[in-house]
Amino acid sequence: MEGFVIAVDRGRYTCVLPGAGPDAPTVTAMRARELGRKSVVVGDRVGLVGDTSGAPGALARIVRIAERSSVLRRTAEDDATTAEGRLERVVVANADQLVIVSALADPPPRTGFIDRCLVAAYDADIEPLLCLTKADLAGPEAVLDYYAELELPYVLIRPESELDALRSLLAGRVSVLVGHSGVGKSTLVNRLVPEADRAVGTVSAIGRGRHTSTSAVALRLPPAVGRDGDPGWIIDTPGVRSFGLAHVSADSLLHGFPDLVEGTLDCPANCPHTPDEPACGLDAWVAAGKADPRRLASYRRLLASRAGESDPRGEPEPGGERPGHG
Ligand SMILES: Nc1nc2c(ncn2[C@@H]2O[C@H](COP(=O)(O)OP(=O)(O)OP(=O)(O)O)[C@@H](O)[C@H]2O)c(=O)[nH]1
Ligand SMILES: [Mg+2]
Repeated sequence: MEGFVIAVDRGRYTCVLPGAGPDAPTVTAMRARELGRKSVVVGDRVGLVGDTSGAPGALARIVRIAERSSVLRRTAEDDATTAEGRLERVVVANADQLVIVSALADPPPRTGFIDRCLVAAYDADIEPLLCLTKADLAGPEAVLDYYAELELPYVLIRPESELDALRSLLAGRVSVLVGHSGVGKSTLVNRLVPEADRAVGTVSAIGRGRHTSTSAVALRLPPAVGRDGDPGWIIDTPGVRSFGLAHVSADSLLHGFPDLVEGTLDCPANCPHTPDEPACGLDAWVAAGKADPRRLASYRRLLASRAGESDPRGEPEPGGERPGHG
């Protein structure tokens, strides 16, 4: 039997079978020994044997992981020469769309974090969508101005807003929500999937470092009005402080900055694009007004952070007492 992994909890994997309707029971499975050390994550398509009835107490076994169409990864730190930098986490498998959730206030938006998510999305070949929440508390102008040169799709969310535009962007796809704790990921999931019943936190609790959601869960979207076929899945994830990029090569880092790519065409071979490289074409590109200097600064901060030159936790995390990562 083929299964789709929708939740992982202490060695137990919750799976749905293909063609099973929203009311069909889910199948609980454990890993079979023959999988070795390969990890199974939410979004994986797996081969199941044993009791796949979904009856209470039934336990199936995962014997195979299907080839993944995408793998969203992050590392604990940027510098691959440190133990933390080598600690790689697979966030989800097989996502088509990365929904980068950022509040416009409370906690305030951080473009450094969004830039990191964009790098991760392009690197994993997952389409990004910027989702700006709490639009009732602050306007989106500053964030949108920063991304003006990118063809980055975005949606604005306020508590009473219609979700039709978002629903049509989610339809038929597997979308994963990422963002800091408290930006409203679970609140949004509960609005999109009313029976989801995801716990939501209070921002005052988040300020003390509490993360309300603790594991990733995939939820089936309700069928969209006037649209046939697979309604798609939305994956809620726990808030992250950092989105380390140690696993992304220096070349791929630039793919997160499509507005800068053309500016490197006149660079010397193997140009590191760092500020100390006098022949780097990016300085002239920005000086000529072809890209925003803040974007170049952000790109170079990431380059430096990956090289271990600066502390990625330099930017203060809203309200966190532990050091946060950019
Ligand atoms: N004013 C306002 N508050 C919102 C909005 N969306 C969410 N909130 C509030 O923000 C708080 C945090 O929301 P959650 O949905 O728990 O945030 P989360 O991103 O899931 O947080 P973690 O699970 O910790 O990662 C809750 O008190 C929500 O009521 C919004 O559009 N406007
Ligand atoms: Mg949550």
